[in-house]
Amino acid sequence: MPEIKNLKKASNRILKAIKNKEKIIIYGDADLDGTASVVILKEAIENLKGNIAAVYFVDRENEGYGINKNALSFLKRFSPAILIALDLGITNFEEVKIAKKLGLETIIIDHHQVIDSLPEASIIVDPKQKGDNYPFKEFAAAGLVYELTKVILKDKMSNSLDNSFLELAALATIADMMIREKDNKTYIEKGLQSLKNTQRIGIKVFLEINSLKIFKEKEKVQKIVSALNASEIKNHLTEAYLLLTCQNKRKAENLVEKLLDRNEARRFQIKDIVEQVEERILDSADSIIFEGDIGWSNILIGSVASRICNKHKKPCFIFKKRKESSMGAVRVPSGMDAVQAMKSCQKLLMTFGGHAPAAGFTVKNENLEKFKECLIKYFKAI
Ligand SMILES: [Mn+2]
Repeated sequence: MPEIKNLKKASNRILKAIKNKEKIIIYGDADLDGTASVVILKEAIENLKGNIAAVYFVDRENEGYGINKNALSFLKRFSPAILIALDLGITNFEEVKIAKKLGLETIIIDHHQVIDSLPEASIIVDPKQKGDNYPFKEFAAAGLVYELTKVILKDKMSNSLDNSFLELAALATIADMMIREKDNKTYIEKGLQSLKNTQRIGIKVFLEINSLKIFKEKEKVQKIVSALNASEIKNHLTEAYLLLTCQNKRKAENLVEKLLDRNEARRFQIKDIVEQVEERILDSADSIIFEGDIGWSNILIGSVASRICNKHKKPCFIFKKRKESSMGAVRVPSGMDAVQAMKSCQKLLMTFGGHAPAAGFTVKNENLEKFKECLIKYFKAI
């Protein structure tokens, strides 16, 4: 069977860095897939006594998606270092160049769609890149990172380590709603089986907490996934990361309660925004839904777009308006491709990327109307 392209190369580079005590920065997306990816890689590198200089998650609310200038200006203090970007990076052309100039050698492990060319990273693992002959393409990032750690650790991957990584890969694959076939199916089956006897304190606390006791196994997992998927960031770390790496039961319990409470509150906030959008589109005959507001939170617009797209069966672009630019989440009905749609309007956008059914963008406010028209044109033509 052909291998995932560059997996071995990435593993060799990381092993060399570990051996030479090079500084390693692990940089991830803030959702559960990104967080699980970071935890898996961090624990694998620690197992080999590598030098992890920093763990950094993107603050979606304040920094946007992907590798960004604000993060780089913080991380340059660790230069020279290797920056391993997880669950993001594949469309960060300019930022990877800047990282290089700052002395940060970038390795990208991503599963998002490749747009035309690749960033100038030293190594890129993304099953969607040209020349990747591994037959399965639909990994979550955490699935890819799990495969990477198998190559890195080889016979040092103990059974218990393997199981604990599989648990995280399973949760991440569910969180990112990746198709449950082939490798993903294996992760989910093995991971959820292992989860029942998990050694990870944070997950153990989650499984045992009173307020979730009434739920059946499957619903419980879904609750855990959705609570971990929308955690907030403090000091560049997600709460999900703090929980998944927590060694203290009492602390873990506090975190879990906080996450569950917030998740509950969010459900109402999401419902509220959905209602606002629906009110606005009441008399609209547009073929797409394209709505934004200063008051809507970046963290919620993805869920809002999902819900509206499911219900109205139209391509849905929901954005948070900021002073000069807006940041949006996109969901499209099955069979359509959000990334291709935005690619056809590329000139109007600052950034964009993601998967066919779910993607994101940033756009200057002065281009919002043109962007909408361009999208309508695109969807009319397909
Ligand atoms: Mn992901």
